[in-house]
Amino acid sequence: MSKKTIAVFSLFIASIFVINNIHAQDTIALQHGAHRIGRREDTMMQRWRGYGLGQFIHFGLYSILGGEYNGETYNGASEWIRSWNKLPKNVYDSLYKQFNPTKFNPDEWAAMAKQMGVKYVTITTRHHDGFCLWPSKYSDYTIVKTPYKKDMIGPLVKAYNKQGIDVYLYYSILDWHSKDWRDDIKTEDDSIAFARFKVFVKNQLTELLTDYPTTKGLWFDGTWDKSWKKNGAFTDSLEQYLKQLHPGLIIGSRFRADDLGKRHFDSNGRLMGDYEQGWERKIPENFAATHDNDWDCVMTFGENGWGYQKKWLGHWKTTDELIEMLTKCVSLDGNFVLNFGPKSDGTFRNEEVEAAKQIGDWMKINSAAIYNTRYTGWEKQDWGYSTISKAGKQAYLIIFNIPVSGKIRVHTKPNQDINKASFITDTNISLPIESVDYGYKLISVPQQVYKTPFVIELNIEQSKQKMKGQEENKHV
Ligand code: FHN
Repeated sequence: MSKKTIAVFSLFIASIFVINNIHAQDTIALQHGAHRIGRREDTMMQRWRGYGLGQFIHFGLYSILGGEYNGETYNGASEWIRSWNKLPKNVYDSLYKQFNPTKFNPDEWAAMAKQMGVKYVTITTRHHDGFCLWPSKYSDYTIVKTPYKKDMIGPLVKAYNKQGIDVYLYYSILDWHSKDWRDDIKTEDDSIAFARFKVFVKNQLTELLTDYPTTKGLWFDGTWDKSWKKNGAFTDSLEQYLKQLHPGLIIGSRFRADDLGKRHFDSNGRLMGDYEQGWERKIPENFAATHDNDWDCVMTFGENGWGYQKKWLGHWKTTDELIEMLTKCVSLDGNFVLNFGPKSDGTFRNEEVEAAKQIGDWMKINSAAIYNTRYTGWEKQDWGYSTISKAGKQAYLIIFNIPVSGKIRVHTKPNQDINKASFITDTNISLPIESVDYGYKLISVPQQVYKTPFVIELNIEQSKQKMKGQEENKHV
């Protein structure tokens, strides 16, 4: 073999190696592991990163029961009531005959979300029961079979888009209605049935993206069963197909599995998908826990349960708690997505309407600290959370706990100085800033009772050198 042939051959082998194993130090050779190192940086993903606040909506047949049957309350999540042994399956499976959200008004839903300050919404097109809120031609279990008859997804997409809110479609792979869905593939028959199911899923997803072309992303769920995890190659090819079909499409880490059936992170520990989708009803403790990935946290008002619940079980989060969760997420580079479970008539419960209004009132004043901001990298302090604008010129201190001294302690990065501090509500009045040892700054706020979390805006000066006072003490 000539030297040239050897060189070309080596290059060919190397390129295969790079495509299949994006990282040389990855120890496990994968065909269907992560295909990207680090964050996705295109315009659509940057837009996603800037949302800050999102809305989740769980609406479906389970909304009729509201977590109750025969005068008894189901203790699980209300949208899972079909799996309760006290509820006959045929009762649940006939609910579609009464599904009639006559008061559903997509413009009112979208106006409420807009007022709340939401930048994106994720709506259940199909939850685990398999019932479709759009008139899918691939299913016999859809909205057109109900007394309501009309598509709900199209009008919702239109109404939210009219308000400038991006729409993401939730789709459960797990399907209690389909005869072809399996939780595992153990026999030849399972294999044949699940092969039909995969075609069905691909058809429905194609249909959703074709019928609702402004969709920005798909939010997958119910992908934890062995049947799906044994189909890593298929899930990978389907994701690539969907992204070609719909350029810019965003899909989180819940969708696919790698060659060995690992989800979210492949067998080499690399994130699969455009953002980490494992933060359900929990928030990373610190930035290290995010592994520098994009991520979002989906959160319920109550303890658990996403669909409408007639009785509110457990603790109902207050608006201040929710705002604290929102700011914690944004301060760690994540988005916060709050779930709503409308009643079967298509209206929201009063508590949700009221909370949406209160969050919106807070956002009207303070949203500069939330939208298009990022992790500051500053030392965490007990008073609350900090965010910084993309350009790094404004930083925001979102204060939840005032020290009795009235002094807000801040430690910026060594090359950042604070030129000015003021309440976000009145940037004409400067708050006193005192520089103290080890590079700390103390910002004084009036000692009074603050009734809501508030924001201090800082003007940041960036420099290539360390700012005065940030030097380390070498004499200890
Ligand atoms: O089982 C579902 C649940 O009903 C709900 O839809 C949540 C939302 O993130 N996802 C699943 C549990 O992870």
